[in-house]
Amino acid sequence: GVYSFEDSPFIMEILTQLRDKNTDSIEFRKGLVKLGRYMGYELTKTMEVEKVKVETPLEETEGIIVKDRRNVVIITVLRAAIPLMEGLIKVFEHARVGIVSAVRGKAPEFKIEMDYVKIPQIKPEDTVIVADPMIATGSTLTRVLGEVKKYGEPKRTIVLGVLAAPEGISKIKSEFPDVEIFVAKIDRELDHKGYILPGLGDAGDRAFG
Ligand code: HSX
Repeated sequence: GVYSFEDSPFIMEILTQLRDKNTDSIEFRKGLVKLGRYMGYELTKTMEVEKVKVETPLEETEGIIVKDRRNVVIITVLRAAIPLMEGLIKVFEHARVGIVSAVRGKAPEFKIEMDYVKIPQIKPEDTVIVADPMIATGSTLTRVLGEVKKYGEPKRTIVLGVLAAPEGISKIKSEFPDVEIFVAKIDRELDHKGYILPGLGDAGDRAFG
């Protein structure tokens, strides 16, 4: 499935700040960290929980643990996903982390160069979260998802982005039908250079200069 967080006013407010061209790189990075944290929190609502007993200082009662929260692998697509990962780790503090570099070439091929790949072993109980703020043509993520598959078969594979274009969503869905896509918002379209409109510009440049 494809899910957006458009009905979450707080996530939409952070997105609005990220879109604003007057937001500087300090605030932009902070915004991405916040989105990682709050979208990660939203993701826990889709995770399996387990009932546990807990003893308060006064008596025993029932509680829960979010079982899947303990078995998360975050795949960080350089560069723009670094602050997003920082936020995600506040929710998934046990996460193992894979790092992948992917540089998209020019239109119309949008060829992907992937020079650095370091991904931990993926186990059957894992939830893999592939984080990249921007899903434009989907070329980067389909390439990364193909690579991630080599490291094991997880329980779930989730793509977590901030903005997606309809074209990128369709490409991922057609090549990886089992992958779940969570984004803050699905934007209108791609321009001829492969930029998302209205978008927020180049997330890597805005965060890191
Ligand atoms: C930007 O372009 C993003 O952070 C992604 O890594 C990439 C998305 O473009 P696309 O491959 O979906 O077209 O640097």
